[in-house]
Amino acid sequence: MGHTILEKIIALQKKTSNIRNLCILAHVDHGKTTLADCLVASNGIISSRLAGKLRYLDSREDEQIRGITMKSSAISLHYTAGGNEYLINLIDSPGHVDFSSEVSTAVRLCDGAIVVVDAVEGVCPQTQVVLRQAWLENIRPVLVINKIDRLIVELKLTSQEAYTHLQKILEQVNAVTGSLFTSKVLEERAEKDAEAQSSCTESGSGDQVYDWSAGLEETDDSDLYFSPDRGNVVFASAIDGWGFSIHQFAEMYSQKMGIRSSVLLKTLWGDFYLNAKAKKIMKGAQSKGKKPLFVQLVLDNIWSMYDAVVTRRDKEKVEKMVTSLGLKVMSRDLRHSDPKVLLSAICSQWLPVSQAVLSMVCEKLPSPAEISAERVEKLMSVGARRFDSLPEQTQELKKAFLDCSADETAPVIVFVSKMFAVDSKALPQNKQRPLTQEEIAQRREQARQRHAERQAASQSAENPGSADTGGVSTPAALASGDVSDALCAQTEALSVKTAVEENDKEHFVAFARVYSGVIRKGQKVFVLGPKYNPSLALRALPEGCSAADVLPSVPHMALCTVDRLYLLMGRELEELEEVPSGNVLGIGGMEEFILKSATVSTSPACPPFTPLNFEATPIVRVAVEPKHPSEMPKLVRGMRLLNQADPCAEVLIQETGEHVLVTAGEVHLQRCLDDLRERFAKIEISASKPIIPFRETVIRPPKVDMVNEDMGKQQKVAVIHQVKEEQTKYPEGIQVDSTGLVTLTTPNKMATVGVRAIPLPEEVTRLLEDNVELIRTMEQFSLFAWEDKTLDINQKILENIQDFKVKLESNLQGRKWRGAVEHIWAFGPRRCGPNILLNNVEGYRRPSVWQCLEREKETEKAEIRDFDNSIASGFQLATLSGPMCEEPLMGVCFSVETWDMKLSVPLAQKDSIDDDSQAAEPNNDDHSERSDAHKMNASSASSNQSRSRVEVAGGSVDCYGPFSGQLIAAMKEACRYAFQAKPQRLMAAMYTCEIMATAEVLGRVYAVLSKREGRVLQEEMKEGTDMFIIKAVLPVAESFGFADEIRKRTSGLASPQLVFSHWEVISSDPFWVPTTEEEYLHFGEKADSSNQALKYMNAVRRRKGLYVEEKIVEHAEKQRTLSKNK
Ligand SMILES: Nc1nc2c(ncn2[C@@H]2O[C@H](COP(=O)(O)OP(=O)(O)OP(=O)(O)O)[C@@H](O)[C@H]2O)c(=O)[nH]1
Ligand SMILES: [Mg+2]
Repeated sequence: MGHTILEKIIALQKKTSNIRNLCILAHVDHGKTTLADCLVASNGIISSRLAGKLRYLDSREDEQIRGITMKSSAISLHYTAGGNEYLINLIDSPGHVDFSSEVSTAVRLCDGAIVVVDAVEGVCPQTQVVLRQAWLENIRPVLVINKIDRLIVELKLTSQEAYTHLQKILEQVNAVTGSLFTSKVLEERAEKDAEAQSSCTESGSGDQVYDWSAGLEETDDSDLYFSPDRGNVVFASAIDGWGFSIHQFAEMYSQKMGIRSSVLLKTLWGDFYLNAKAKKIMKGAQSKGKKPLFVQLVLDNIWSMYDAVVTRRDKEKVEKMVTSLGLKVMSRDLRHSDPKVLLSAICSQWLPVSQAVLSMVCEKLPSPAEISAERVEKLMSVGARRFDSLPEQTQELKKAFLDCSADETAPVIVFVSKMFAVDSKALPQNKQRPLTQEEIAQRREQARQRHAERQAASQSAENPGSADTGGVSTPAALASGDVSDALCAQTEALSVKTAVEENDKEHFVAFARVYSGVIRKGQKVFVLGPKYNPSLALRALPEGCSAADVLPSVPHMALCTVDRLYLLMGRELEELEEVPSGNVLGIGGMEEFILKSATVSTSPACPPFTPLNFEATPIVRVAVEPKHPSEMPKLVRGMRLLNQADPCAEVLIQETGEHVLVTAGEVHLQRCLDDLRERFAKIEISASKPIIPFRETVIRPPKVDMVNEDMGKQQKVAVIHQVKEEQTKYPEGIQVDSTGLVTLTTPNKMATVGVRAIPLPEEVTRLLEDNVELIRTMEQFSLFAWEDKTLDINQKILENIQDFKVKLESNLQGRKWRGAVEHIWAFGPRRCGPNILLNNVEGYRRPSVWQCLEREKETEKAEIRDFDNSIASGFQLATLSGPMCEEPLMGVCFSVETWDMKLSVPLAQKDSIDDDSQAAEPNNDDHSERSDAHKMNASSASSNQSRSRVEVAGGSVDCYGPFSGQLIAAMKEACRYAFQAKPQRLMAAMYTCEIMATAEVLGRVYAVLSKREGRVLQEEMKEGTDMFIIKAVLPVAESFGFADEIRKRTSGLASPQLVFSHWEVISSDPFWVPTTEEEYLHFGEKADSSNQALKYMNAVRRRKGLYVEEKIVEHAEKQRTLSKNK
């Protein structure tokens, strides 16, 4: 990078109002990187001839090979318009679903976005996702409709048809923004209503009618929509290097035709036509069958250009056009055999896409200084916390955000959205730079000296007599000189070696943006983790302290010195001394302090930024191991680095001891494995087949049997009979009645629990899944209440909790569920999963999980029974791994119906016993269950007391271990048996996919789908094209290689993207055996041919090393040997 350009960018970084931070977002393959190439070429970083071919920002080898972007990367560009110089910090993002977390990291650092849409494919699933992401982060989008050349060359549309097609695309995009906007307006309106109601409660609003549309009418949304006349739409063909907004044509024609450009601006897009006779622009082109202005003045020009250059190759016409446009084309291009070369040579001069896009960006997107208060509050208030519940000093920082000032006094606030690995060779400090004039002069001088010395030495060797020493140069002296030379060489070699090793090390650079202040090299800053709590820290730290002081340690806060600052220039980095507010930058030397993302500030009052919105769920997991077991430490180190370098990948060690890598999809998995092999671990590794997750559930007894026949009474009897038979399978001490109630007593006979498993309605399971965050907040509140503290919860979140409760109630109707919502004891597994524990114990009232909603009411204090926690812990354990194949449960409700305790010692004697038990305590220590029980029950002091009570009372109890442990185990077992007493089913993770295919290959797509147990939900034809869009669901278990297979079978015409959507019950019963005649006929005696659930279950059991019941050889009549001469 040239010295002058760097200077220029550094100067521009200080002019906050002239900075634009933006990212390019789109569905996969819509041309983001190609467009970025054109913009990069406008700065002379790459040649304009290579723009679109190089894909400069796709710097990884696999990105180039596969042709898709896999990471977001930034580049700084400058642009001059209307006498103003702008600095554009551009971030290119990937469009493939697997990398959507990279999009989140990019969107957070920007103020605006260029949304690219393919003119042929239109709005695709990822287009909707990225529009939503931009919306959630409150950043402003502009639109580029790309690949217009495809309408001309591929679809062969006329200019009129293309106009209608483009209108449709705009409508589609606006429909998406519209739906986002409406939901927000309605939400805000509801909020306002609630506020108004609470402020004037009894003001006689009896006759008020709820008018839902009122909010929409009041709010001005015209700014939101994309429309060419508003200047936020560019039509482009990035590959051919052209693009325009209607402003450009308005200017052009206003001079030519003498019409004011403001009039043209309003009429160039829309239902207007030119009345040549009256020399007027009239409305109603469509009804009168006239050519709209846009077609006549804009599209026709482009169509005739393509016609002359590409289709007809009419040299004369081309030359005429070129001269009339006043362009210069090299004769080399004119003679080129590929017409596209000539085309892009002409178009990139006539309507350069970079000019159109960059001027739109500078005009329409906000500068960092225009950050809205709403966005700042959103960034600052984490999770359930209210902005106004933050400490005062923290709230004051809002002003710093809004000012975006680069003053000395302004606090430094920086957000790091991801860490990315850089080869140390690529770091500017390790790169060879061109020498400056002074350095060259110095070197020349040194060389001259050396030469002079050598000459002097050779002269003295020729006539030794003249030497000062008297001419005696002993061999020893010579030898010693040699030795020292050799030594020198050796040490040099050594230092080179260490330098090489140092060079091999991965360096991490933080991808960040400054929101306030100036960050400088060598500055001391606080690094705040996502869980940092400013109010706690402010209490712990002395007032007015800075990161340079010696401070007591505070959780989730670290002190660090800014090592290096970089300007991100795509494939290169440039070193900087300081970066002022409003800029995107790279920070070096933070790898010890930041795992994936963090907030960096000079003020301890700074809150951590809200976590990034990740759209993808990591779901594909594989176990990895090194090819040579001795290389395990390298693998572990490599996995740690990978974890840091990827925003979405998760690395963990499973209970089984395997090292597991969890990724968002197949392509992501491949990239992670490649990175691990070649970059982070640098060893050969082998990866297992993807580990497919399942869930276990129970269902209502089915009404039809496996051959779809109504289950007659007779069969029902048979089933009941079977259940009775199974009774004998249960171990001693467990009773199961015909309704599925399981009663189990602890080994010491002190407690008995009765549990029943009930399937939850599907909607309830979905509700639980969708509201994990709320449940977590509720859980946190209960935990605080347990410790007699209160947690301040945001009003909006409280409303959401109330809403959640109402929805649960409306979905849990019927006699069976009466009062169920009030009686919820816990959610599980991990306290927030999609299973419920119900308290149906007669006479036991415990604090409700909805406590946070009842704060004002202050109900009478409910009594918590001793060991309440043990029951809940047993439930957590049972839901974490089910009896079918130790996978988590889902959609199961465990209702505790009886819970009897036989505590024989009256409470009055407690005190004296407590004293005794102190002495008895050490005895328990060697029991293995103790530590377990302790963990589960750490917070319940009361249970400890009662435990000792029981221990002493029971006398012989000791041999069974601590009582709470026994109760946990008993509860877990009871849940498992209750689960088994119901019809059990596996649930499979499902992907949705949208496949675009032409009519010819449709049949083949269906064939692949049905082979892989996929189900087509919808099929429709894309308007204006000959493409079909098929929406389908497909089990994750069958999805590996799906995309490849589809691509191969359709010769690359259809390429699906798989997105995790939901869990689905597999209808077949894994434990089913044929009982009726028809079933024998239909499935055969073994009935193992089509039981998909059994196959899945056994595969999981086998992987986990669990017992698998299967017959290997059934009818071995004849031993088969492989004959050699066959
Ligand atoms: N016909 C035509 N093809 C284009 C145009 N722009 C891009 N392409 C082609 O579309 C393909 C994808 O382009 P990319 O720029 O890699 O797309 P992307 O949006 O960056 O893709 P991801 O980063 O993988 O999401 C390439 O083969 C380009 O040559 C265009 O204007 N017209
Ligand atoms: Mg790309």
